This record gives sequence, C-alpha cells and structure tokens, in this order.
Amino acid sequence: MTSRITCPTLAARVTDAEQAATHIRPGMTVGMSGFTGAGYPKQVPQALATQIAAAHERGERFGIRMLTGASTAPELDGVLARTGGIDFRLPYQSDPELRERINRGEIDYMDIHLGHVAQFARSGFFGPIDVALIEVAAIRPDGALVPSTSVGNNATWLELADTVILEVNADQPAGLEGMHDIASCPAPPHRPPIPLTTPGQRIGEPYLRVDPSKVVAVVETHGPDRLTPFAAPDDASRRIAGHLVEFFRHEVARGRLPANLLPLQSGVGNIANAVLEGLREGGFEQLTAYTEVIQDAMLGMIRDGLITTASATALSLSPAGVADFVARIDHYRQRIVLRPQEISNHAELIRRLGCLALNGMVEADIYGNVNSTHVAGTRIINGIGGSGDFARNSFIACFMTPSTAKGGAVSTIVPMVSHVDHTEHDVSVVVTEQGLADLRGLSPRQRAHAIIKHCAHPDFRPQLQDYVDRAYLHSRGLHTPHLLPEALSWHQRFLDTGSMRV
Ligand code: 0RQ
Repeated sequence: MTSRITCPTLAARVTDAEQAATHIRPGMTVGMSGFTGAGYPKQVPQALATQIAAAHERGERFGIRMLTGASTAPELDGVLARTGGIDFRLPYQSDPELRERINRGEIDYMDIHLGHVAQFARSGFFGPIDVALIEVAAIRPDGALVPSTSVGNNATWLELADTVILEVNADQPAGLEGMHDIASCPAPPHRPPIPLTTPGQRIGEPYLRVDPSKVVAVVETHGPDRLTPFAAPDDASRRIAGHLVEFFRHEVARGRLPANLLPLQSGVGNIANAVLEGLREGGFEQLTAYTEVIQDAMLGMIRDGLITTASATALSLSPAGVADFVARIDHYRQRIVLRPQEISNHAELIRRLGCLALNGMVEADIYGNVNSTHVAGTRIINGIGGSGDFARNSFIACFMTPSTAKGGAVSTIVPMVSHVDHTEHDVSVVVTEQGLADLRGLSPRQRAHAIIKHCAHPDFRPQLQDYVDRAYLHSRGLHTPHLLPEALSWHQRFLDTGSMRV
C-alpha cells in the first residue's frame, strides 16, 4: 500500500494503465472525470488510445461514447480524438483536436447544460454507463475516495457504472482532502428542497463513495492538470470590467444590490478572468462566489480576502495559480467548497442565492439573443457549458465580449445571431468595451436601440442602424422587426470575404 492508497481491498487492485484500459471495449459508454482541464484521468486514456490505434491497424472498429464533467486535456480528449476512438461526446469540450473532428462531422457531440447531465444520466437518457474512469487524490482506509481538483459528475459515474477504474494521482495536493462537499439530488417526483442557502454551506460529506466490488483496476499516476496561462488583461477587457463596476455601483446605490453584491458566477476564458481582475479595482468587499470554475483572478481575490467564500465544481488555474493554491492550501480549504456540478449549477440554488452571472459570448444580436458557442452558425467552439444554467436562473445575467473579433473584421453585435444559446428572455445585460446595455424592462425595439448605441463598435453602428431603420419600414411584424433575407447576410459576407464590413 502507498500513502495515497490505504484501503487494503482497493490496494489489491493496483495495476498498470495498459491492463486497466483493457476493461474499456468497443461501443462502451464511459463516464470520465475532468472539468475545465482539472482532475481528468491522465494515463488510462493514453493506454486506451494505443489499444484503439492497434485495433484500427488490424481493421477492427473501436470507438467509445465518452461522457465527462466538462473539458479535459490533450492527454484525454486530444489523444482519443486523434486515434478516431470517440464516437460520441458530451457535455463540453475545448480541445483543438476534438473540436476539429466534431466540426468535420466525424464525432457526434451533444452540447448540453452542465447542470442537467447527472439527472439525465440517472434517468437513463444516455443509456447504461459501462465504465467510470475517475481521477482521485487518495483512497482512505475505508475505501472512501478523496476527490481531485474537480468533482464534475464523478459521484454519478461512480454510482451508475457497472465497473470502475480509479487513477490515484500522487501529484494532486494531499491538502485537497476536506475541500469537497459531495451531495446528490433526489429524483422526481416530490423532491425535497436542496438545503443550501449560502455559498459556503456544506450539505454532504468530503468524500466520494464507490462500491469496492465494482472497482476493476486502480492505477497510480503522476502529473499536473492542464495548466493554461491566462492572457494579461488587455484594454478591451479592462474597459468591459470598468463598465460592469460602474453598473454594479449604480445598482448598489439604487438599493437593488447589497453593498457586497450577490454571489458571483464567472465563466471560462480570458475575458471572464480579466473582468474579475477588473472587479478587484471596484472597491467591493466581502464578496462571495457561487460558480462552477475558479480561475486565477478569483483565486487571487480569495487570497486577498475580497472574496470570503467560493463554491465551485472545479479549479482551472495557470501554473502560477496552482503554485499559489498549493502554497496556501490550508487558507483556501477554509474558503473554497468544491461540489458536484449538478449542485454547483443547480437552477434551484442559483435562483435562491440570486447569482450575478458573468459569461463570455461569441456574439449578441440587436434584440439580446446570445450565441456562446458557434462561429457563423455552424462551427462549434467549446459548448454552452454552465452559461445557460446560470443565465436563465441568475438574478442578473451579463454577457460580455469585445465589440469586434478577428482583428476588427467581425462585429460581435449582429442583426440576428447565427446560433442561439441564450434567448432574449434570459439576457439582462450586454457589455462590450464600448459600453453596457441594461436590457431589463425593455421591449425588443428598445433593446435594439440600447445595444446599438452602447455596445456596437462605431465602425459597425451605422450599418446596424441602417438595418434597423429599414426593418422598421419593411418588416411584416413590428414587435421584433427583421429583414429575413438580410438577417444573416453579415455572417455570409464574413464566410465569403473574411469580413462583415460592406
Ligand atoms: O478564436 O483564438 O481562433 O481567434 O472565438 O474567443 O476572444 O479568446 O474569448 O476566451 O473569452 O472565450 C464564448 C468562447 C469566449 C467562451 C467564449 C473567436 C475568437 C477566438 C475565442 P481564435 P476569445 P474567450 C461557465 C461558463 C461558453 C461556455 C461558458 C465560452 C475564439 O466564453 O466558451 O460561458 N463560452 N461557460 O477569435 C467569429 C465572432 C467571434 C469569434 C470570438 N463573433 N465571430 N469568431 N471569436 N467571437 C464555465 C463552463 O461552462 C465550463
């Protein structure tokens, strides 16, 4: 037994990655750990990829259905996509190899709300789960599992899968023990309320449980998570943060938000990270977070006492962020709770806590519909992730982006979004470096006026105003005026010429 595996029954199942991978066979559905590059299995997927490649060499077909928490890393999504070993994937991804194959039509990808996955799986919507492949930080003497740097859907995969493979990663900080809170959601009908009323509350236990008789292999691993450095905040993201700070101050002054705001949710990506950096300058104190990922900027705010408590389902840190996390892990354990994603993203809890949702987007249209996922309507970038869980249920849902993309060739404010992730009914605020449009209480035509005036880049504003003016004259219905043959012509022009400019 090693210091990380102190359960005799499970220590007896220790084997190597190659042997463990043989339990995953063609056509199986595998529930894997991993959320935004944290806590994913690091060795069995690579051994599996080798076995898949060998099968393909022999002319045998070998593909699996792969369910995770969210995005993983090159050692998982990347390597399996490259071998042609993924037939089906859900619910969120960001790996370039995987994305390319999805967009080539070679892999079926189901992009669904992260908060729905566990319930759908338990209800059998994805069919039987054959194998769970889960990274943990340690196994305790009684067989309880110390979760790793993400929780995601691990409890659900461990519960539902016929067989379980565990990776015990000795490089994950031992001090993670005690940071997690594992609770599950009862099934309908007559579900009781989930008894969580503050972001830092603990309603479960710190360990994952597994039936030891299902564990067919335990693999000892090493290696860091996918640690991606964040871009330094640029001028656009600083200005976006500035508009949000001003907006929140205004809301506090009007008595619509408390002085320490409401629990923050901050999405993935550079802009979301940079905006939190900007909120530091806003002078807010005693903040809390009820979110799904903790990126560097939020960790820094927890370290400096600006955020007192943060609830999430995963960390997503840079190398510098991890170094800080490990160095101060006792401090962070008092302030961070990592939960299953069905709890971190639960509609009931987001609504009860009244979260302030801050998410990036690809584009918004003049009426406030938001596209978070697709370039020009057909090429997926990542997925909706948790942005929909939070947008629909938060107290105020903010979507942010620079007003142009692709070096200024593309306007991120368009007549009609080329794909809808968040409808006009779920979007409270649109913000670009140009300004902030507060859409609450506005009709579609009022929203178009606010978005063009405050958010559109000056180079595209006349083009948008011209569209709206002509739509008001010629549209059949004037509730949401459109010129249908022209509504998506900006995207077609971008595809044809590389630019949305006329
Ligand atoms: O592509 O790198 O090839 O140039 O899209 O854009 O500017 O790097 O933005 O890192 O903030 O991510 C929406 C993707 C923004 C993210 C999105 C191109 C742009 C670039 C990325 P290149 P940036 P960010 C909870 C919340 C959905 C999930 C979510 C996201 C690339 O925020 O995935 O919110 N959100 N989850 O050039 C053409 C446009 C474009 C465009 C950007 N209008 N047209 N290309 N790009 N706008 C967390 C989780 O759910 C896990």
